[in-house]
Formats: sequence, structure tokens, C-alpha cells
Amino acid sequence: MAYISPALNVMMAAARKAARPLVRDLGELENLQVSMKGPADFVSSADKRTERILIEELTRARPGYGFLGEESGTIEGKDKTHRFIIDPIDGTTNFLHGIPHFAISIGLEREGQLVSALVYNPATDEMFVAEKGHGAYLNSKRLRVAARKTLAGVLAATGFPFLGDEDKDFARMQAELAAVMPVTSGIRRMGAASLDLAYVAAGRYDAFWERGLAPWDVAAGILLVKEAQGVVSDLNGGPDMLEGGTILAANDALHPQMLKLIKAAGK
Ligand code: 2AM
Ligand code: CA
Repeated sequence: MAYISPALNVMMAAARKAARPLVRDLGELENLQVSMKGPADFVSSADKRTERILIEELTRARPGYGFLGEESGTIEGKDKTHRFIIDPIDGTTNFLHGIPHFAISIGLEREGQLVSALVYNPATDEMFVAEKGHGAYLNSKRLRVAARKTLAGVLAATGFPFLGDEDKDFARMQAELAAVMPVTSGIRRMGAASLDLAYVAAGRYDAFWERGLAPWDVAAGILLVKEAQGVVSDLNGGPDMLEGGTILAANDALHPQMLKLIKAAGK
């Protein structure tokens, strides 16, 4: 069984509560796809509502903890040693299109270190959790990154640069795809970084890399991968993947191989 700390228990309860209306919304969005009004406003309000419920529930159980949320930004708490990092709907574009691949992501930092993590996909009811020093779990099954050691069989995941990013990012992405595609068995681009990292932790993907991410996209996923015995770094191979915007996650054998490929492509 998973070791679930009291804090993680609180995070799981908050995520389940915030997820309930999202499941209803998903059904509604499937209908809105064919309406003229379009679902964009609907999604923006779902995003805000989800973050509000999460903050309310977490604050009730842990008054004083600070927050960094995609919608609310930084909320200072009285307790300066704890901070929740929240993405209310990661994979917003999927949600908007009625595609059941999105997640609530919550990471908890204690003195600047990630100690508890949750990535929950309400549409599939897959709850990925990790506790520093106690492993990563999917529902209550212990997770371990894939064992594959050579690039040939690798299924890698990535994300594309966002609209508005400069041309050089697109050129670099194309170069990276051109480098990775021929030497691996495939690339996926599913559009929710938190789930990409959870899938690496679960051994579904062998590797994941992306640029231009925010802390709330990756906070929980970083701990999930580490606790599943994976290796996570930024795309320079350094430790700045939470704030620095770039990330590479894989097992210890593949991580240096992927890093070398991606770095060489970016030159
Ligand atoms: P979102 O769905 O919460 O926006 C897709 O490549 C990943 O990038 C998703 O996790 C998505 O999160 C995130 N993303 C999309 N636009 C972003 C932006 N402007 N800044 C940071 N992350 C972004
Ligand atoms: Ca996000």
C-alpha cells in the first residue's frame, strides 16, 4: 500500500472534490464543440473554479500555507516553510476539446523541497501520488520508471512551443524532433506536462522533454519521477527544472543519452 502522509491525504481529498464538477463539464464540453458559442469562456471559468476549490480545501486543512497557482499567482501564507504549487487544469486544450487527457496537479514544498505530489486525471480516475522518500503510486500500485536502456525501443514524449513563442523555438523543436525521431521507436505529444511526467514515472513513456513550462506544470511530476527511481533535470543537465522552464525526465541509463541528443540538436 502507498504511504500517504496527512498532507497528501488532504491534497487527495481536495483534488477529488475539485474534480467532480470537471467530470460534469467534460460531458457538457463534448456538446459545446458543436455549438456556435464555443467553449472558451466555459473553460476559463472551470479553471478558476477548480483553483478556488483547491485553495479553499487546502487552506481549511492547512491554514497559513502559501500558494503558487496558475490562476492566482503567488499567495503568501503566514507559514513561510510550506507552499502548494497548483495547476487546476493541466492540459487545458484537451479539456476544451472534450479529450479526456487533463489533470489537476498539486505539489507541496517544505522549506523549498518538494515533499508530496499529486497528479489526478478526473476523466480516467487515475490518481498518481508520491511522497518524498516513500515512492510513487498509481491508485495504490507502486510505480517504477521503465527499464529500457537503449534508445532503439524508446517511446518519448514532448510538447510543442506555444503560440506567441519566437521562431527560434520552433526551429529548435524541429531540430530536436529530427534528432530523436529516427533513433527511437516513437514520439507522443499529448498536451499535459503533468501527465507526461506521471507516465514516465509509471514506465509508460521512457522519456519526456519540453521547453517553456511553468512551475505548476511540473512541480508534482518532478517528485513522481524521482520517487519512481527516474532522473529529472533541466535541458542543460542541471537542477533548474522547476523554475527554469525546461525539463528532461527518463531512467538513469536513458537520461544522459537523451540529453546528449537534444543538446546536440539545439546547437
Ligand atoms: P496548460 O494546459 O495548463 O496550459 C503542453 O505542452 C503543456 O504546456 C501543458 O502542460 C500546458 O499547460 C503547458 N502550457 C501551455 N501554455 C503554456 C504557457 N504559456 N506557459 C507555460 N506552460 C504552458
Ligand atoms: Ca499547465
